[in-house]
Amino acid sequence: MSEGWTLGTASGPIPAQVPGCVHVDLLAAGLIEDPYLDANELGVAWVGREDWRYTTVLPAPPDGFERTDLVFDGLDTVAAVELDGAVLGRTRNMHRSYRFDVTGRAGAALSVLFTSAYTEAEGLRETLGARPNAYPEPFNFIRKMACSFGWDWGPTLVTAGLWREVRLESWSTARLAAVRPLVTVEGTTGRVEAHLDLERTESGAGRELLVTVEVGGRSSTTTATGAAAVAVLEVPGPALWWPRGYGEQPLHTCTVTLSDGGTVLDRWERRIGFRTVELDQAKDAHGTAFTLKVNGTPVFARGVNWIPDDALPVRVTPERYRHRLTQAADAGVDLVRVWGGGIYEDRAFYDVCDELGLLVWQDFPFACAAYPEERPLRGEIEAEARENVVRLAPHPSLVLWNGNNENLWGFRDWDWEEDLAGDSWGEGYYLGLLPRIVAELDPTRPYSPGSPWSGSWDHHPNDPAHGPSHSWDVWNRRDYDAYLEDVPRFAAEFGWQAPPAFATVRASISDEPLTASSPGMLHHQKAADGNGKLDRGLAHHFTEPAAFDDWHYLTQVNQARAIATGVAHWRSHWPVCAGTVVWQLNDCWPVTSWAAIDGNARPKPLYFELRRLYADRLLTFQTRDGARVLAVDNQSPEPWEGTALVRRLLADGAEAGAGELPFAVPPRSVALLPLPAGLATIKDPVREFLVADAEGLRDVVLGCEDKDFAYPPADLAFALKPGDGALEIVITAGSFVRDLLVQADRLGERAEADRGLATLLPGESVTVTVTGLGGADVDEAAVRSAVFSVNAAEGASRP
Ligand code: BMA
Repeated sequence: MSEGWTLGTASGPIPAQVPGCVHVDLLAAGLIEDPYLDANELGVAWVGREDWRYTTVLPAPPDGFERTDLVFDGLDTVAAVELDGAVLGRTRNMHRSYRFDVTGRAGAALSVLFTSAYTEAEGLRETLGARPNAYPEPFNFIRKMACSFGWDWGPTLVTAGLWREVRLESWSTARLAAVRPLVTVEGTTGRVEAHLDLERTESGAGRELLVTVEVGGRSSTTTATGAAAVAVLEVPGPALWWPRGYGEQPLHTCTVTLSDGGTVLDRWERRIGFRTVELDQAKDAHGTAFTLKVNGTPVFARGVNWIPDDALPVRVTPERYRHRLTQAADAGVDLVRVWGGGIYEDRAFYDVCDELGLLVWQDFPFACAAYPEERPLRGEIEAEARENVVRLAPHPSLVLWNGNNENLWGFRDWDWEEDLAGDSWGEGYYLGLLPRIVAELDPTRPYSPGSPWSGSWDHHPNDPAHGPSHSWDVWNRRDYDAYLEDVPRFAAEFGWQAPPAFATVRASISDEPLTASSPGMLHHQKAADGNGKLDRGLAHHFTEPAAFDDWHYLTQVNQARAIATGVAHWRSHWPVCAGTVVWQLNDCWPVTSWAAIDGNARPKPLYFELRRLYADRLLTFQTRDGARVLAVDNQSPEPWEGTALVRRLLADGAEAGAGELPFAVPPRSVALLPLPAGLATIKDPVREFLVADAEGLRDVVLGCEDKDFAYPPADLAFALKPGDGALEIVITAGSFVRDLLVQADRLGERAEADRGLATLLPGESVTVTVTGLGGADVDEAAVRSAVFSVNAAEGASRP
């Protein structure tokens, strides 16, 4: 039922997109400005405060059925569903679906009246009493995507609408109201235990029906006379589903059929995968582990945090999910955490994760606030959790349910304990209701109460030695060198901001002149003192940039360096540290944020840096017991044997020392190689640097901060090779050049480079292939103006 809807507005009815939301209809009708441009967000704030009415006429169902239901897969959020003016039902939860019996009502006037989410949330806050919240908006009083009300990377766009599919379903006798396949592997046998809820019409009551479950040509049948049934099927020797990098992702179609004699009444079909998952939370000499094991194999999770990919989530199509998740997979990511300030994502999201072998850690949608446990919220939360645990059960990619984002931490550390004065705040959900629901409905998956969480109140919830922790002192208060002080058991959040790609900035901000603190740039920076933190972070390492372009480039470099510092250090401590989940993969609009991929889908240098950091093999300098070592990190299933070349070089390229370090690293392990005397210490910090190379991998450390280093001017020669829809740019360095970057988006709006930062020694070349130029004639001068390096930025900034 996507056709024929209208939305009432002050200037009359306008066509409504279904699924959709009020904002997309108002935009299409030209009634609001694009909230992603400049400060237009402020001008559309009124939309979220209004009530909205959608109307259509109930279509005629096909003939010959006893029952017709009107099904809403999602209503955002507080709605009265009316048929010919009489209320069919009321809703107050975006995360649930709704079904109404409309048998015999074809042709009736159907309308859905949405009350402003503010009215509901502020009203409940008034009734139940305010609770602590990291943000001023009342999202903890309504079951709606929290970041709809704004976040430290997101605009405040409080949506309303029919945000998921609407349809009529006609049926007779009985239907499959819910199918919950619990898929396990015992020894070499796969087992599907399909738990079914049946809804019956009056004529179907008590009737003996057949339920058949089928996977790969095998089937088993059982009878059902009541409202529930369990059909079990064993599949001998199924090929196992693995996370990417560990094996294949075989998916099997699982079909459940409900029939009455020879008549098929209902049919359910989804893909499943055979795998086991455990969460190892053993206490050990280092604290409390937090290691995912898939098919018995412990995994170092190379993760990213996922936020809703659009502040208007209805705009995220299956193609867009596929694109974004493929970008993640191409960067070497094998785990995506769906963060609790967002939503239970669309099925298309989990389908792609199943196919790509991306492990999914799913937060229940609670974030950064105290959530009341009183009615009506409690009942809504129970219903929503039950529905979504069942809905997502078929997906082999889903490996962890997590209770909330930062609420257990907030209770302990953000003064909630005092402010609450005995009020409920959500603990009963995270430590009671939600684990009970997961244990009851899906015992095949682990549940963890929160991120961060240390396993019990005996330890600080964010103690890095116990369970998942979030590292936010770095960025908020400290430089990224501080990452080196801890070895978290699982780094579930850590991040550093940078502005989006230049073309994204220019497409969304029309400031003239454009500066780091011009009005549009500040509007598209939502973090508390975000630019101050960017600048202080920069000042530790670089000279204050003189121009916007250098500021933009250096803040992006600094973001990549920050994440590299954390990931490389923590990876080198595997298996004590069992995962790094970068905050954050994506953005929901064009904004300066922690994202690796900006709001217009363009990768920042961090994205390409993740490719290096999350590759199976990683070579980095690390420190152990005060001494520099070379960490040879092999997360591949094969042993890695080779020789690393470590050199002490001078800025002009002269060699001050060199040594070869042979290594043999078993699969999925790390070797730490001591450096020979003469290489371990940099003698002339301002001019010298260390470089390690092995099989195309490289790490570089300077003896001092970049701002103090005697960088030679970047001496670059270019050779351009156009061809086949792509431009190959071969850049040869005549000097030591640090963090060379081609900003392809400066060459063409759709242009993309195939690599990010590159550090070259004198005489070395790098080839950057740029696609998406659409036949534009790009000459050397244009390329030069799109090329950046630390040498040039530092040179330009010095007197
Ligand atoms: C954590 C996250 C988000 C936030 C991020 C950056 O608190 O869970 O809430 O966007 O830090 O501040």
